Amino acid sequence: MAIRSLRLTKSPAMVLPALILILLLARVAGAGPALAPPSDPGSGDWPMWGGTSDRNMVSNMKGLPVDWDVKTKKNVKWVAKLGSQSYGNPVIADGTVFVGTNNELMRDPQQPGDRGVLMAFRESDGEFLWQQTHTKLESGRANDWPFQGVASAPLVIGERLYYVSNRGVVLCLDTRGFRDGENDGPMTDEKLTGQFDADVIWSFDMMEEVGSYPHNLSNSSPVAWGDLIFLSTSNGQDESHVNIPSPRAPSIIALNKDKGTLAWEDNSVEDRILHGQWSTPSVGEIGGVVQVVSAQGDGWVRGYEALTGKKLWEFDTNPKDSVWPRTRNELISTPVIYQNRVYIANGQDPEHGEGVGHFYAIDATKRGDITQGGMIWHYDKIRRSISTAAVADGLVYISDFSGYLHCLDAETGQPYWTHDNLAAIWSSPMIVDGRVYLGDEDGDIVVFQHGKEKKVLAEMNMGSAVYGTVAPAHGVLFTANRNELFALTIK
Ligand SMILES: [Ca+2]
Ligand SMILES: [Ca+2]
Repeated sequence: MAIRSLRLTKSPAMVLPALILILLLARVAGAGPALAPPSDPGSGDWPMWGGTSDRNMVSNMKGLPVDWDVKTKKNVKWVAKLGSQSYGNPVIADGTVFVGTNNELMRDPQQPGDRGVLMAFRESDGEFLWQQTHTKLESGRANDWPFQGVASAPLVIGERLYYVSNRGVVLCLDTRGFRDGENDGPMTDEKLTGQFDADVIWSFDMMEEVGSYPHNLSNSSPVAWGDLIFLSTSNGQDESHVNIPSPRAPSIIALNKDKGTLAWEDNSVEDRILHGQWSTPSVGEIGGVVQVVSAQGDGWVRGYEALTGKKLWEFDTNPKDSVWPRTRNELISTPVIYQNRVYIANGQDPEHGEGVGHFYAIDATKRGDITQGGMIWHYDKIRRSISTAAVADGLVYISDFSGYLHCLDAETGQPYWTHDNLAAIWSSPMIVDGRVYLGDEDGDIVVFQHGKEKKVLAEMNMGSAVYGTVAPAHGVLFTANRNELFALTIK
């Protein structure tokens, strides 16, 4: 592929008011599978990758467009310009749309050259509000591939926004920037403090603080629970694809969301990283325990007690006789938590092309090595995948890099239908308004009817590759292609 591959994922977390949290836990604990899980943000916002911390690509929103036309502007509310490569999924909160891209648009001549950029746009009309830019690491493509920009989808809690820069730095910003007339701290020594600049609250350099050596790019999308946010470090191999420079660095860390201080870390992977670590963690209440679920560089998925980091279980997503890189895969997809289960597909860096894949439903209430005992079902008719699943109404949708969308029975893994998009898929299926939306590398977004029978409702070309996933907020679908951000609504 002409472009470098990395996938972007997403993350969740919200601090829920105590009463809502209690109701939520009561619902999960006491409910049968008939009750919907907390996969909808409930606010009309889309404040993180996946909308909620379980990362299930589902929204309860209604009244969204089934089709549009970016040329005639049918059902197009507004379009905003981005850089030339945009892997960061849009997040919508506090009246603002946030998205990661690169600096090829160069909005500010004082900030020239190749940089990662996080841009903020007004949700109502797409007006550019402010940006934070990051120069590239001097170590170059080993840690920070040229022109790939910010690939993390932010997490917004109140007026605070969290993401990971291309330099492997976790940042906490003020969603209002300097437009609120205040430089919020503890960090107050920003060099650029104009209305188009970002107001930084704190930062945490994962390369300096925990010794991570990101392979090609840092891309984790934060997720939160309580006072903690959770991130993958993207620690990986060096350019030799043999050496692991930081075998003692953690795969996953937890930071205090207000102070940016390290709360816990885990490195179960050690020197067994197959390549990179580009998945992003999820958080949910599973069997009465709030767990962080993390897909890691040795092809295993692990569950941790969120507050303490205590490892609860681990699951190998590769057959024991598989061989890297031919048949053994890494994990780039985000694990989805749904009714005590974890749904996840494995795959490889898109630069490695197509190959065999695996998709699982895992019983995350089990403990220890649950590769055998925790496997509810295994679907092996999928190809390598970097997509994240969507689960609702007894159905699970998952796409693969070979271009197929699979609709399976969520209980048994039996397939109902598949569809060939005829283009590589980096995007993830989104269930919303009785439909499934899915983008592909040819720049098409295909809209399916949500259900056991396959029905294609519409297919629209966006003008260039769609790597991200549609994000619904306040009756609008937000999605990006390589260089533009679209707000789509029924007009
Ligand atoms: Ca401020
Ligand atoms: Ca500040």
